[in-house]
Amino acid sequence: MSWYKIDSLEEYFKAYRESVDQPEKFWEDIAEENFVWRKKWDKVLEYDLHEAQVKWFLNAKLNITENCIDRHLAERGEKTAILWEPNDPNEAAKQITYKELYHQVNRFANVLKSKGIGKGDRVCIYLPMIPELAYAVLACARIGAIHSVVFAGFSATALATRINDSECKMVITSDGAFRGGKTIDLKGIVDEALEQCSCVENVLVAKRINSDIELKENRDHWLQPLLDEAADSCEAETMDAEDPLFILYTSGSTGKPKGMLHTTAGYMVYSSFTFKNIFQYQEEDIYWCTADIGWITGHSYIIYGPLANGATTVMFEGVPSYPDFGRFWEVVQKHKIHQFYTAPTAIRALAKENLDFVENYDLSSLKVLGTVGEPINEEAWHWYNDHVGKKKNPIVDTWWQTETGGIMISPIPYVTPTKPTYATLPLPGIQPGLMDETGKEIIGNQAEGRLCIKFPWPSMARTIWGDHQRYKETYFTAFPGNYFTGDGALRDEVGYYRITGRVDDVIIVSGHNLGTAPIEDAINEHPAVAESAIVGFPHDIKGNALYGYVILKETGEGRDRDNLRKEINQEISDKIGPIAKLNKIQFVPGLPKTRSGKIMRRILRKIASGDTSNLGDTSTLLNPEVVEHIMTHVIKD
Ligand code: 6R9
Repeated sequence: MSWYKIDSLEEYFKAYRESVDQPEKFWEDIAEENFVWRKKWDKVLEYDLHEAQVKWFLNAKLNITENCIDRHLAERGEKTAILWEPNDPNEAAKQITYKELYHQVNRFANVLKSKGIGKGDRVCIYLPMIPELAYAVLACARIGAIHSVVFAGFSATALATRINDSECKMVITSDGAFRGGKTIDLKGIVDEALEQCSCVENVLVAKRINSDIELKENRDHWLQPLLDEAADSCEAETMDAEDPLFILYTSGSTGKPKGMLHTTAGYMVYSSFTFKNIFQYQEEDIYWCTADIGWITGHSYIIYGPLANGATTVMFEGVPSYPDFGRFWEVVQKHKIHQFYTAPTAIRALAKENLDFVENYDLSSLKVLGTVGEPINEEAWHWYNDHVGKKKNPIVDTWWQTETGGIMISPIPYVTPTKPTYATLPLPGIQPGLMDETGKEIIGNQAEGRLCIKFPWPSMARTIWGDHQRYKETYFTAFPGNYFTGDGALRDEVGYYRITGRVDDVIIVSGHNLGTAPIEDAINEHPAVAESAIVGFPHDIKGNALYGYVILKETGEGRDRDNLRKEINQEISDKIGPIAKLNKIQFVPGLPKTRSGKIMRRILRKIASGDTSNLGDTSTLLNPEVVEHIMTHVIKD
């Protein structure tokens, strides 16, 4: 038996035990057996969680693209590495073999070099789900540049903030994007963003929609002619195990987004190990994760994890509803997908539609179904199990975060018995703990508390770009010596975990993490707004939707309320992106505040959810009368 793949529950428990008793040996064996190294490590692990310091595989040398591409060429050169499915089903899918991927990535790497990009430079990638996105990511990794992929649904302001925060020297984008029946002017958004960014020297533009765009002289370049000229081999840079691989921004509960920094070796080992086990990937399988590469799920489980395993990974440009709600299932049938990994919000949206959309297709190739991004509710779990999995495919409910780099708590399919809404058991090497409000660990089963991880794992983020203090304060001070996830969880009588949701000010809407503070900042920029507070409330499809409480300035009082609502949402759309728009906006005379001036979101959340039977302790409120007013004017459906 190789440690790499766990085939039975006994093996799982054995592996788990060993990973806790001898974590260094456990990961060392996996690293040793399954990857190519230019030089092995001197030491497996060095850490101090009190200081938020972690290093894995110290002084090892490698290049992740050699593990994801080069080493497969001999045996899998003609195997499809990336199977690209376009937005429009009438456009042909593309099969990109490992050999072709090798040449594309090498050419791209040479282009980056020719534009002055080298090891350690930051490159912002703002692209739709087209093959160039995968090439760009891997080309950066090939030469040791740090990629920062920004989801192509973010606004110009959000993009500019991210470019400036990590001082990217280059932006890679396209003339536009197809998204369902719409096109999006990505280049226009980049141009607007770059008015605020002086660090960017060059912009590479892939052609996708053939729109008429302007290229700024000496800054913007069409990508294809440069690729055509470039040599198709490029020596991979030697990287230290702890050299940065990428930055990926995630929302914080306060202020600006956090640029989570992941490093090379630990991330590679853990994303590959988890991919292999959680999807039980076999050589001939076709694996599809529907996420966007702009999120961590796409980084770890479309690109790095699958490619390191020599898998065929599907990259889908479109949306589940275009041209109709059968699209996912049409693609599953067409490409005979074996593993399918999606988000609860997509499942809920599809479950609302006519069953014919799923029943019209042959889904018999499926072996494993996965979900990620937010807690999956019981109804959605059963719909997925009954209608997609036909009650024969295990569902892996995978809990993890941008910060954790890879899946942390999840069933192993055909090994761990599943239970609806439960992410079940920690993977080997992951030591979760539930903490009570006083910071003490709750021992024993049938417990509920704040979810922490008590011991380092290889793919944990190493810092927040440019702000280690914030990293330490956000994740390592609430429960000293532990990594705090920001999630609440319960542990049932057999030790299975169920994630109950965020306990901080992050709201997950359709699987997107949104911090309350940046949205409130955007609302408050509207000239008629004095102050605002937003909370989440349950929504059938999105999981949560946003409810805004807005106090107007005197100048705004006379204005038409519906127009104001539109303008406020426009403000949010411009500053953050359409995903952060509010479903409901209530204009209020005041916000319930504690004597220390903190908004009591707990009360606002209850009112927005229509659950006002027990508002809890309101004795510390400075202005209890305002609660009464808000309750009587609450916006129902
Ligand atoms: C991978 C990803 C992280 C937050 C996380 C939690 C929620 C993710 C979940 C889940 C319940 C699951 N979350 N998977 N909650 N069950 N299976 O989503 O990363 O975008 O950083 O979000 O998402 O609240 O803390 P990210």
